[in-house]
Amino acid sequence: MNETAAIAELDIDPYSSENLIDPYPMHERLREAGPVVRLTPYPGVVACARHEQVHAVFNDHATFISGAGVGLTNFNLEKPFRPKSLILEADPPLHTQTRAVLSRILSPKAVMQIRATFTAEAEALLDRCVDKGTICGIHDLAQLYPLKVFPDAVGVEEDGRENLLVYGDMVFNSMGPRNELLARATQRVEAVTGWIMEHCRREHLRPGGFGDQIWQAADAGEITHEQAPMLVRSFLSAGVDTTINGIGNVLYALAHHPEQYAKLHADPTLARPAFEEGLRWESTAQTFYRTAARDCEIAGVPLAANTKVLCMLAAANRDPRKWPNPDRYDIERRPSGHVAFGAGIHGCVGQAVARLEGEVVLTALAKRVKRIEVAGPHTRRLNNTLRALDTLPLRLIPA
Ligand code: OVM
Repeated sequence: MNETAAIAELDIDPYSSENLIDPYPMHERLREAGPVVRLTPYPGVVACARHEQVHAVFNDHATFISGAGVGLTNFNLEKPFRPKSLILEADPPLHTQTRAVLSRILSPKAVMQIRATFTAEAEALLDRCVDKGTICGIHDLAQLYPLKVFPDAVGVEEDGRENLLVYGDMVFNSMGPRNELLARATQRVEAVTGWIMEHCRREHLRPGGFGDQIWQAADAGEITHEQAPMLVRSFLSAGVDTTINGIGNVLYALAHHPEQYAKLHADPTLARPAFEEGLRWESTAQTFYRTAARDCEIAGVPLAANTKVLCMLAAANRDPRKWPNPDRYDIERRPSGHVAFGAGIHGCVGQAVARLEGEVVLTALAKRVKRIEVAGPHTRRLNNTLRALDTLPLRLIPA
C-alpha cells in the first residue's frame, strides 16, 4: 500500500477582495504549503496550486469528475443556478457526444475559414484605436473585438450583444461562493437570461453560423433537438468574457513590459507566442473545480468521495517547479504545457478560436503601434473565477 501523507491546512479565502485583486502571494503560499491543501474557510474543499497536481487532476477525469459542477458548489448536494452545461458540467458518455459536435464546429478547418474575416475586423478596429491615440484598452479594444467577431461567427444578431457580458459575468461568478460578487451578478443577470435563451433558438441564428451548425448536428441525429439550444448556450457562456479578458490581460502585460512590446513590434510574428505567454502569466480563468467521484488520493493525500478539488490554473502557470523565472512575462518563452485552457478531455474546445483572436489583434497592434504607454491607473473588475480588468488607459504611439 502507498504511504499516506498528512495534509496541510491554510486559513486562506481565495475569494476575499484582497486575494482577487492580487492573487499571486496567495498562490505562492498554497504552492509552498504542499501538493494539496485544505482551506479552513471552505470545509470539504482542497486546493491544488502546483502544476503537477493540477495537470494530474485534469487528466484523471474518471476520479475527478465535472458532472457535480466545476465551481465550489457540489451539484450532488445543491441545485445549480441554471440547468447544467451539457459539456462543461458533464462526464462521459454524455460529454463525449456533445464535445464531438462542438469540437467539429470549432475545428482547425473551421478556424481557417473564419481567419480572413477575423483578421480584417482586427485591422479595422486597430485603425480606429490608433486614430484615437489614447484609448481604454478594455472598452475600446479588448471588449469590442470579441463582442463583434464571436457573435458574428455564432450567428447572433447585433442588437443586445452587451447582454453576453452580463451573462458571462454571472456564469463565472457562479463558480465561487455566495458572496457579494455573486449576489450582484445574480441581480443583474435576471434581465438578460431570457434574451440569452431566446438567442439559442434556431430562428435567431444565422444559417451556416456556429450556432446553426449545432442545430444541423441535431438534424443529423448526433445530439437531440432538446440538447441543441443548451449547446448554443455554451458558446454564449464561454466564448466572449474569456477572450475579452485574455486580450485585456495581454494588453496589460505588454503595456507594463515595454521591452517585450518592442520585440513584438520588431517582429509581429511573435503575436501568437506573446498571447500564449500572456495566458500563462495572467490566466483568464483562474480556477476550476473537480469533484472526487470516490475515495481517492492526490500526491499520497487521502481524499473522501465528494471532496471539491480547487485547481488553481493561474498558480500552476507560475509554479517555479515547472517554469524558470515564472513571474517574468517573456514573449519568447513558448510556454507549452500551460493550463490556462485546462487540460485533458475538458481542455478548452474553443482554444483555436481564442488563439486566432489573440493572434490577429496583437498582429494588427504590432504593425501599427511603435510603443504602448500606460496613460493612467487601471481598475479591476472582480469576479470569482476570471482575472478581469474594468479599465486600462493606454496611449498608442503610432509606428
Ligand atoms: C458552458 C461553459 C460556461 C462557462 C465556461 C465554459 C470554460 C463553458 O456553458 O458550457 O468553459
